[in-house]
Amino acid sequence: MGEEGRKLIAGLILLVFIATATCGIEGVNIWPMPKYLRHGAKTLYLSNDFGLKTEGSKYGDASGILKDAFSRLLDVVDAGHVIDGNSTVGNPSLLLKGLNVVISSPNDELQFGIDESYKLSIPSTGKQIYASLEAHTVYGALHGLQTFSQLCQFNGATRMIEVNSAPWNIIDEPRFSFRGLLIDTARHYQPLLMIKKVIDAMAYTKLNVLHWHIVDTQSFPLEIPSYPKLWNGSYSLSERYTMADAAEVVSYAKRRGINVLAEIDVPGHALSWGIGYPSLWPSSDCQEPLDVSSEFTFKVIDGILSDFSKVFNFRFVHLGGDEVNTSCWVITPHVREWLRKKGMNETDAYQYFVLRAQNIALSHGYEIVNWEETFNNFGSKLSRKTVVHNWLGGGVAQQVVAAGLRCIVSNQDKWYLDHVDTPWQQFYMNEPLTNITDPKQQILVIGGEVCMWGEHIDGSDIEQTIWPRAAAAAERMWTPYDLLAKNPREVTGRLSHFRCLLNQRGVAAAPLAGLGRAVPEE
Ligand code: CP6
Repeated sequence: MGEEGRKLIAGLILLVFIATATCGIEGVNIWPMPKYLRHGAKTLYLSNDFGLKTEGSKYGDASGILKDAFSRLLDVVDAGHVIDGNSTVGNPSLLLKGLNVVISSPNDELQFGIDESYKLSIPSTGKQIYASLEAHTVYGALHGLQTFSQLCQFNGATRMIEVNSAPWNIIDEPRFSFRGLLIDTARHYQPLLMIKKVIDAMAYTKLNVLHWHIVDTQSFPLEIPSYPKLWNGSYSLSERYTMADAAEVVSYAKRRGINVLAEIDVPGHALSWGIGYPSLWPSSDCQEPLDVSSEFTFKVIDGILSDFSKVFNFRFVHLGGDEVNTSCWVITPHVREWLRKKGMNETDAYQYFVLRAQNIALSHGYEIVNWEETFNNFGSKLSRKTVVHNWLGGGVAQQVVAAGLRCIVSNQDKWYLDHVDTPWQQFYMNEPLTNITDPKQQILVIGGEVCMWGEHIDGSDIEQTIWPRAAAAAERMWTPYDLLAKNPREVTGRLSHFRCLLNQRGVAAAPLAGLGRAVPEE
């Protein structure tokens, strides 16, 4: 190769580097990557009256979900710029006049396993160019709007929003039905406005389950009308969620295609329950786990789940069940006596508690998620309606699906956001189907979840601790396996662009290299 050739290659490498280091517009910059896409090389401009049409749609949008989502789309593609009509684009054949959204299902029920697919096409010729978005459900259409928004970019030369690389043809659907993010409002209270910001960004990355770890040992911020002293365990009177607040979170999430998975983590992570009702504690010296020997304990769980069922209408409720230290039961005389009478040892009592809580949840119409220790200790006894939630290393998923139960993967070595030194590459590479090859078992892995445990974060740093790493995992859960990068280096530029987009949209996503810490890229 001659000198010229070498210079050319060096120049090309530099160009690629620049493109990945800025919010540049080169290449396909959609995150998460769709299942199928083709595109061309023309640039279109959103016309000033770019609007929503629904010709041929069977969905009436009485609740305004689509209309509101379209108006948010315009807000994010404007990115705060004023499109002032001083456009330098004179050629009307380059203007995109609007988006026609055709939805075949009339109802807007949001439930686990609904059809989230969509087809988006943006032609580049014609007198009046309209993009077209087809979906079975309004929630598939919302994903299509998110993808569309990522094709739009403000151009300061033309003063217009442009769509590059048209025409576009995209066919897309998720790989997994359950794509979760856990937030923990017990260790640090999170303001409702922050919860909403997290939900907004989840929608940008096509995550669809907000796992709300509401209460734990440290605090009980949620109102429970059946047992109104429970939220005496809140940190303060202002660090509380009313039931109306919870309903607002559920509704806000639903309007963005996101279900809320509410959790009570029993019996191990529930000390705060006893602030208002001390008889839930085995004794005042030994306050955790909840008193297994007391009927009142199960009455309270029944009251909570009854109140939950009026607000949290997701198919699943999370009943925790992790990290149960049963020594408190054994050293407390009245509980020890109860165990003796029942002929139970500690593990029997743990099983008795979890199964009884499961039955209460079932009686309120829920299916159940439990942390993996329940499976590890007495998996064959669990309700068949249990989804086992992995969190320890290990890879319990393989055993769970072999036993015919469903599984959610969260592997603490790869998908725990509170582990601030876990780089995004680990989040990207964590494969939920590791060592699971039988298709009948594969479908039992319903998805995965990244976890933002709250001991060490508050409103000042929760966003940059979640993003962009949760987005790396979101692509793993959305994009077909064969399209996922085998080496995360292949997606650095695209993820970097996406995190830039998050910043533009007001989300404090951290740099890819980490939270200002000296984490090496690879
Ligand atoms: N809280 C609850 C936690 C954790 C779990 N449950 C946890 C344990 C270990 C790590 C991170 C989080 N903080 N209720 C385990 C599911 Cl490393």
